[in-house]
Formats: sequence, structure tokens, C-alpha cells
Amino acid sequence: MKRLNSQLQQDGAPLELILLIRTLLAACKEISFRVSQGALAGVLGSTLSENVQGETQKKLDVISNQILKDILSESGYVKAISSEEEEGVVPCSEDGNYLVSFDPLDGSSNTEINSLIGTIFSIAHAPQWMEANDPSAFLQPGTQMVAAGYVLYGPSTMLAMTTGRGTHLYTLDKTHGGFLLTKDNIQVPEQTSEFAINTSNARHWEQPIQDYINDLLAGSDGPRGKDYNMRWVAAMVGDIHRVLCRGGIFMYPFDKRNPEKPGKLRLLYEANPMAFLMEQAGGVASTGEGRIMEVMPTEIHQRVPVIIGSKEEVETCVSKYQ
Ligand code: AFP
Repeated sequence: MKRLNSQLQQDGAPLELILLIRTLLAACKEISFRVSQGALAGVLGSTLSENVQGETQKKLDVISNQILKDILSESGYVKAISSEEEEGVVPCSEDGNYLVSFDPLDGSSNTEINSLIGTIFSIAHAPQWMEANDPSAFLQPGTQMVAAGYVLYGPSTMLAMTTGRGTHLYTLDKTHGGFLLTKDNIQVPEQTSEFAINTSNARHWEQPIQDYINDLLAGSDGPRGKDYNMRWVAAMVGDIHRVLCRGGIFMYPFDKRNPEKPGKLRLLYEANPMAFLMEQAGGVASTGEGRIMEVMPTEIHQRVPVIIGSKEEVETCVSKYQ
């Protein structure tokens, strides 16, 4: 089976980017080990603190963030980091050429039930003019990403990654410690009858998404003329992995509870990397109003509505907004 290095070279990734990705994945392997130790290593449960988003931090959120931060900031490849668990940007090396944004442990509430969790990341060039502690350099649209992916800590540890030449899936071979290519150039089916949304929020949704979900729930008796099935992992990384593997539509739409928060998911380290992976696999990623990767961020923890997955299904959903 092909190793990650060979695939990255074949996709034309520059050497420094390959070295950065390998460094980032070394951190993810360490996180994978800590996750698998679970209660034996005393890493489960919450801390007494909240992150900048006002969410209670799990011990594994803090541990994973620290592992990534330590390894990336010492690598020399990274100018600065933005993380879900850090209020501001973390300056690294003044002569680093890349910016890395990450959610160190997406779905961390799933640690309590030994269910799917993962690390999501995106990589962009650091502009020459930027000081390492300048957050404005991170305010680039997703179209500027040079690589993005996630590592899923499930029954096996898997990596989904793109450098803009297709989305490939790798599996961590724990016997030798490397990621091996297990599915190249993954293609998301254009049609689906599976959807993922937290329907407990339905009363807060805007009309277009209410109308769309009502059509799906009406099944074969309704305008879509077929029955749909619903899945919800409560970790975006798990839901997007399923959509990449067998198609589907995943939504975390805007809801009317707090106009300051246009959706729950964060643009830089959740929506954008997943949008890049999905588009490279033939899928679509929209806010309902436009392409996620074209949203111009105004702050590093910005939230956006997310509608992502199988092409025809996302387009049908988005048509309700027009
Ligand atoms: P946590 O990392 O705090 O568990 O949140 C995960 C997440 O941001 C995203 O991965 C999920 O899709 C979404 O929240 C699930 O949220 P709800 O099930 O609470 O609506």
C-alpha cells in the first residue's frame, strides 16, 4: 500500500508542506494514543475551565491542543497557529512559511461515550508581511488553503486529506506508525437518501431549512418521492466522514437564537477544511447563501451556517434559500 509521503509527492506538494503535514500528523498519532488509553490514562472528563467560545473544555481538548501547539510551534515551518481552544493566535517562528488552523478535538463530548472524535486542520501560506502575532493574516477565504484534512479517532485511526488534487483516505498502521493510502480520489455520490441535522433545534431554524427538512420527512409521500434516513454522530468529523464514504447531506444551519452566532460551526477550522475535502471529492459546501470557501472571515473564531455533502442534495437544499 502506498505511503502518505508518496501520495503527497505524486500530488505535487512542495517538500516543506510535506514536512509540515508529517509533523502535524506526528501530533495526531500522539493524540490517537492518548484517546485510546481513555480512562486508563485519566484523560476523560471535563476541566473546570471554558474555552473562548464559552464551551466547557474536556481534558482531552486541552491535552490535544497542547500536543499540536508544542509540536507545530517547534517545527520551524509554522508562523502562527489559530485553534478552537486559544483565544488569540499563537505566534510560532518568525520565518515560518505557513499558518495552521485546527480544532484539536472535534466532538469532544463524545469522549464520555467512547464514540467518534477527531482533529480537523487547515493550512495556508503565511503572507510575507505578517508579524507572527497578527491575527489578520488568518482572515483569508478558504480558497487560499493549500491543504486541509481531519484525523478520525475511531475503531481505526483514519486521515482524510487534500492538497487540492483530490481527497484521499489513509489508515494509520499502528504496527509501523505510518498512514497508508486506503482509498484514493474518493468521490461522493451525487444523490443520497441520508441526512444529518440536529432536529431538536428545528423550532429555531429559518424557513428555508424548515421547508427542506419537512420535504425529506414527508418521505415517499412528499415532493421528494422517496424515503430518507437520518444519522447524527454529534461530531462533525464523524458525520463528514460518513458523507465522504457513502454520500449524504450534513447541515448545521443558522438558527434564530443568537444573531451574533450565525451557526454553531467555526469557519477557519471546521467549515473550511471540510468544504475543501468535500469539493475535492465532487461534493458541494454552502452556507445557503454562497460557497463556504468564498466567505471572507472577519475574525478567527467566526461561525458560519454549513450545508455540505452530495451535490444534488445540497443544491436542492440551497434552492430553498433563493
Ligand atoms: P463538541 O466538540 O463541543 O462536542 O461540539 C461538536 C460540534 O461542534 C460538531 O462537531 C457537531 O456537529 C456539533 O457540535 C454537534 O452539536 P449538537 O449535537 O450539540 O447540536
